[in-house]
Amino acid sequence: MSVTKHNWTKQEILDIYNKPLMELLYEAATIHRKNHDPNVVQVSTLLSIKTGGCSEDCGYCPQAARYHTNIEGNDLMTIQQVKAQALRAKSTGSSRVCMGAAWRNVKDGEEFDQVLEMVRTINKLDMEVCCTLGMITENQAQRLAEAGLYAYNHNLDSSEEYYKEVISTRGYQDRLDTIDNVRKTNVTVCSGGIIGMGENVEDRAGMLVALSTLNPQPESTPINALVAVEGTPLEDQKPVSIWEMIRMVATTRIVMPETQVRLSAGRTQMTREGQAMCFFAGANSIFAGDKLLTTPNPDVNEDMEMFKMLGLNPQKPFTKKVQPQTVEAAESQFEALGEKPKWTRPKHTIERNEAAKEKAKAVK
Ligand code: SAM
Ligand code: DTB
Ligand code: SF4
Repeated sequence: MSVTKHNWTKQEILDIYNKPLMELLYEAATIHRKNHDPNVVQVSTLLSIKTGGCSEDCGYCPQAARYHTNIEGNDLMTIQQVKAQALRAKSTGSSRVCMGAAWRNVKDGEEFDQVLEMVRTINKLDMEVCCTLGMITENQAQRLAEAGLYAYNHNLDSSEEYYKEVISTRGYQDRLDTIDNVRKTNVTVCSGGIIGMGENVEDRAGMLVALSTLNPQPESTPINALVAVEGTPLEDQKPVSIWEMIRMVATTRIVMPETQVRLSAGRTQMTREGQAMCFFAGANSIFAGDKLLTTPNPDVNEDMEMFKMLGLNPQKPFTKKVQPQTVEAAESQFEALGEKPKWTRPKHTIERNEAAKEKAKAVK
């Protein structure tokens, strides 16, 4: 095990990111092997339980209602639908199901109660359950924990400075506060971000400062390459090169030795050789399933073939932490508080978000 350092500076991280590639890879792979089995990769299946129609203005997101993106919005899935999908994921080697909802934040009420029941149902299938539902209060985090939630995904997405260039309907501190609320429970923290949104290398290092100085560091960190979706403000961003992805993964591995680093959005653009380099550089998790939330992902069979070719094995559930116990709704110690938290709305103007919104109005 390496000693985890919690006071990384931006310059230290930049110096790592910019090392000659062979040195960067060697250092990252060495740290990776000290902390993880290099032949084991955790597999998570994404499930969009509530798609589209979101009130936020996240410049990368096809689910923001204000942009015109051809996404078919759906109501909250039923518990039966979720159970069927989870069983399917389990049969193809997934140890975790990550349920995503296109919400700004969780509101107490019937829909959240239904999500809690989904968490109970999947935990009883002996799979790790993750949710990504937007901002949550401490009470909501406690209720998810009680239902048997294993992880909560809440991304910082970029540096604090660049975040303001992408989203105006919430602030960076709201994200940090939600992570803090999750940390007050036994639920593990999954937090990462996106590269390829037009940010510079300093912003990537800034995001890694924000993540690595959390104490404890996130148990898992998704590294997404932007999927530039037509109609979003970021539709014209050029794809990130594989070398940037490899550098980002390796740097994440070095500054967060114990974290599971997940190759997330953008894998359809990556060759097997590219992904193999990322695994060598310290990635040890993927999102699997034919779809991410709304955009394509490599076929499950293709991924299993890749695993076979590389001699990788899917990680068993609860390898890193014991399975949480599910408390039934009737025995719950936490009632819904019906709080109205004051998550911020900075509402500064982001020109490209405004332009995409105007374009959408013209189309609609
Ligand atoms: N609504 C919740 C929230 O924003 O926290 C949860 C769902 S949201 C879609 C989860 C994450 O997906 C975002 O934080 C972002 O990192 C990622 N994401 C969304 N659209 C993406 C895109 N086009 N390319 C890459 N990652 C994307
Ligand atoms: C994360 O970091 N990436 C996943 C998951 N957490 C929820 C989502 C990727 C979404 C990509 C765009 C889409 O399919 O809508
Ligand atoms: Fe909504 Fe989440 Fe998409 Fe932002 S990233 S628009 S909050 S679904």
